[in-house]
Amino acid sequence: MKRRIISVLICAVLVLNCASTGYAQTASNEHPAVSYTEDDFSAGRILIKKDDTQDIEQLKDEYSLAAAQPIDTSSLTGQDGSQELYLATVEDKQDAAEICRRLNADSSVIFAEPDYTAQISEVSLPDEVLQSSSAYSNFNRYFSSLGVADAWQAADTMGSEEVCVAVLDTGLNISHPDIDDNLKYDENGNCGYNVVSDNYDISDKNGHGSNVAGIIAMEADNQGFVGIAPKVKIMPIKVSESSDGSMYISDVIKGINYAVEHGADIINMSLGSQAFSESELQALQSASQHSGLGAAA
Ligand SMILES: [Ca+2]
Repeated sequence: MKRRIISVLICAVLVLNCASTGYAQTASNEHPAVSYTEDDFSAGRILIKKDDTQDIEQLKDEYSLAAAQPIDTSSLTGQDGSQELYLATVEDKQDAAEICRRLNADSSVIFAEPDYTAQISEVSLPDEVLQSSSAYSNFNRYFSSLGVADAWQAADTMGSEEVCVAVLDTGLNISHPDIDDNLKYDENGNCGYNVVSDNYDISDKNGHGSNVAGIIAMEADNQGFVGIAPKVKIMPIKVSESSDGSMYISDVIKGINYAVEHGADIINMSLGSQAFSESELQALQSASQHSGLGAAA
């Protein structure tokens, strides 16, 4: 079932992005084709995957890259660096598209693409549902339309606390009384991680991540509301620092890697982008190969 979920996700990503505009940059037979427009480089950020014949410092010099930081995908690939993914920045953003084109023509570069931005998806459950008693009946209708209670009866379970769902989003209000008992803590007592700032500050400036986590796992405690799987544990992984919920694909990839590394069973990504990212696809494909791991969008 989990394999099917991620297959559907990947197909959806491919189908949705067939409609995206831009010019195609087709690499050699061994290299995936990537496409982009100059507008995709507004931040001057390029994701580069190179082979092991090339040193990143040489690439920096040859293509006048201002910086090139490795993106940790070791938990996804099982490799320790022979084919590493790097986030590069250029000094003049105007040059980024041309540099990316030249990188894709370099035989030592597997592919190069913009570090696309993505955006959180709209949530069907608005804030007022969580805050207004008058909205409680609306919530019940929403819940009923999904057939959640019937699913619990049919499966004879409301989920298992052995199942950990990583929520890649804007963070989480971990003190909310309707979810604070359904959080995954690591051996050091930390809940989740902020891959953008590389720390444990997962405060939710936007609210989207808290809503999504709540829809999944609000507690069945006869108070407030209840999630679709109120027994599972949530691992909040903050991939967006922005109050408007925007994010970079490089941070989404870091989040996927973190989720795999820390044993998440399911990765929830309620986000989307107008562009197709080869880096993101490869990260999801690698994640799907890990036993017991699925993803949903
Ligand atoms: Ca509750």
